[in-house]
Amino acid sequence: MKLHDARTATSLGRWLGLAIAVCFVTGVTSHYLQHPPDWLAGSLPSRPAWGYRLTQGLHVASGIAAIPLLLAKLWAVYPRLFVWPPVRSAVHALERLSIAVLVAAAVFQLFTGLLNIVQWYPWPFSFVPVHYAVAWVLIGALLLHLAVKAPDIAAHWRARSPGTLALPAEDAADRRSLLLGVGAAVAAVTLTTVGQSFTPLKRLDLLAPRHPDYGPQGLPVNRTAAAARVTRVDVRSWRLTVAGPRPYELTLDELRALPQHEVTLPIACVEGWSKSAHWTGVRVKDLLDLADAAPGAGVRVVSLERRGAYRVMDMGRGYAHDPLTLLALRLNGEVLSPDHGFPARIIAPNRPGVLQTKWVSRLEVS
Ligand SMILES: Nc1nc2c(c(=O)[nH]1)N[C@H]1C(S)=C(S)[C@@H](COP(=O)(O)O)O[C@H]1N2
Ligand SMILES: [Mo]
Repeated sequence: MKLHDARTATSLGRWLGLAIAVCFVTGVTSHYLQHPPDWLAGSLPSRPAWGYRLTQGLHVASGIAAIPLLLAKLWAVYPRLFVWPPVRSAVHALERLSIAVLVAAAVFQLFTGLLNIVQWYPWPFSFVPVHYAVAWVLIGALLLHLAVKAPDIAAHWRARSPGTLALPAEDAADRRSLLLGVGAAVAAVTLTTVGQSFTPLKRLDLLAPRHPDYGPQGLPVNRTAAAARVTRVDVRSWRLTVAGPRPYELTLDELRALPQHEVTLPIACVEGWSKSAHWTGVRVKDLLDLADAAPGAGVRVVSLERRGAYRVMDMGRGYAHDPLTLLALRLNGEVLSPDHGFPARIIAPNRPGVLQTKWVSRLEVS
């Protein structure tokens, strides 16, 4: 039973547990920022501006790091999955059932998460609600597992705990090699992907689906204008419509004549890539003021895009009144390219990329 022992399982398990804990907390954070319940929508924090970039970068990085850790952990414990007799008592049966749920949920989360970052959806359910629900199943099964195994974990947390059965001494060197190998695998998958959001390491970003530099105007694009079926926007007929207590319309030239502000904010995609950029445009707050919106008002943003999950976006008061939140007209010193949302797009601090609506045509005070 070389290395299929509790000491190896504990050594690997604590790193896997840490990765899953980070992944869970950042995942729940992302969920509430993207789909806040009504009571929360108005009070979500728009600062720190880089908050979502950090949490979602960590979410995807910890999920990727968990893959080699989970494989190694399953290898370390697999003989125990085939013990005979399979069930010794009611308690034993329950424990085995919880392990089955734990393994299934962990494999499911890492697999669906990985396919989501390459935007491949070969399953018949929608990713977000299912990935979110199974996260709770996974964390519940993990807490139960930690409780059941608490005595084993305590006994094997250190290499030589007093009062525990001595494990074969000759295994120690092999265990060290195994852990080094797993550590190298985690480092390799992390270093070759984390540059998609941690841009100082972007030159090592060989395996992530996106590279932060590849795209028009130095910024990646998830959904192009062609994919969204936004054809060349006829600027002469385009108007920004603002619905509110005092509704109005603006042409692109009129928008350009309003006070322009420049902000530096990242696009942080839920799929894990992110990149900071310079944006110039009109403050959403100023546009709401022109419509006589109440100070506590939020705004609904509607895109020119006809179909698509991100055509309509709701923005709570905290974001709508933040001086950094713009209806942007320019990106990195140039007029927005069609793929980045020409003629106008939203950019707001501490928000998931999916809510940075492109090709905006309408604002509704809410
Ligand atoms: N109207 C509309 N806006 C959208 C999207 C979309 O599909 N439709 N995609 C969003 C997503 S998922 C991201 S990550 C950002 C990316 O912005 P960029 O393409 O300018 O980098 O745009 C967002 N804005
Ligand atoms: Mo995105």
